Amino acid sequence: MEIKNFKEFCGHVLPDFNKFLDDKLNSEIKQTTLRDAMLYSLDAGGKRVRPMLFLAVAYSCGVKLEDLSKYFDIAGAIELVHTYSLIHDDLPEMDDSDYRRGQLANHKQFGVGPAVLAGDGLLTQAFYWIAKSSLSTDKRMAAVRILAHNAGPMGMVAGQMTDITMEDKKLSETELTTLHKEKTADLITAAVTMGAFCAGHELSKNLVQYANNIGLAFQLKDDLNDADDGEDIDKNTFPNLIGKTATEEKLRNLVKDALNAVLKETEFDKNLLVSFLDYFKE
Ligand code: GRG
Repeated sequence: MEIKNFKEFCGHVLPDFNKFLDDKLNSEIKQTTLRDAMLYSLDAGGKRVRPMLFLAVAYSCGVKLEDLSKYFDIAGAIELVHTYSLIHDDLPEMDDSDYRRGQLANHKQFGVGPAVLAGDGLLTQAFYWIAKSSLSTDKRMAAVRILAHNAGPMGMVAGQMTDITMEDKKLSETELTTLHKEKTADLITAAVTMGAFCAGHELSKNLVQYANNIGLAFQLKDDLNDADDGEDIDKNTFPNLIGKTATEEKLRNLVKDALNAVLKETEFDKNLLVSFLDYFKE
């Protein structure tokens, strides 16, 4: 079967992947409140962009469609880390949001203590899944290293710390770019680079550049959507700092740079990664 674009790829892989996530957590977590709280956020209709990117990169690097399920543990680990970050981000002492993924935020549904623990559970389980995956030791070690590097205190957690401690300070464009890179782009970059490593592909400069650009583009798109919804004008975002039109142009440039970077790739099929960029035009 030939997959033509990223959307078609997701349509093909997502149902099995979603079932995998559910079945695995349901069978592994015995503490019922913890399991309910973890599954509540995991099953709340997230787009699964990061795990699908991971799998799309692995597929583009030559992993056959029928073998992709061997990569589900690692893809799942990425989604567990992302979901934990959203649960903790919504907490009253962080972004203080009452809703997430179209439903009450985890702490609004279960209370702050259980929400902290649901996040802790998802984060820890992610590394258990990678360790138990059937991929080779080298690939599992690379997955642990990249995920911990990009999602932990050298990446996403650092970005979140800057975000919550600099709330009252107006950040410069450079400071804001660093914050977005760490808080949002690093996990997306991790998904792309882990996909290449796990498929046994040498990591290329072009792929990293592609990943960094789409990671930042992802944040700008989210901020532009929030600006349209009338979000807080004092927040450190590009639309607040440089205006909506300049942010839209910045977004277009990031997508163009991502496209140019991936088109330079000679080692693998670029179709899916090029078509992923349509996400930013929707
Ligand atoms: C708590 C350590 C820690 C980190 C939190 C991810 C994050 C860091 C904060 C979220 C802030 C935010 C809304 C950033 C914009 C980009 C983003 C991550 C959007 C949410 O991701 P989607 O659109 O969400 O992939 P779904 O629900 O589809 O998975």
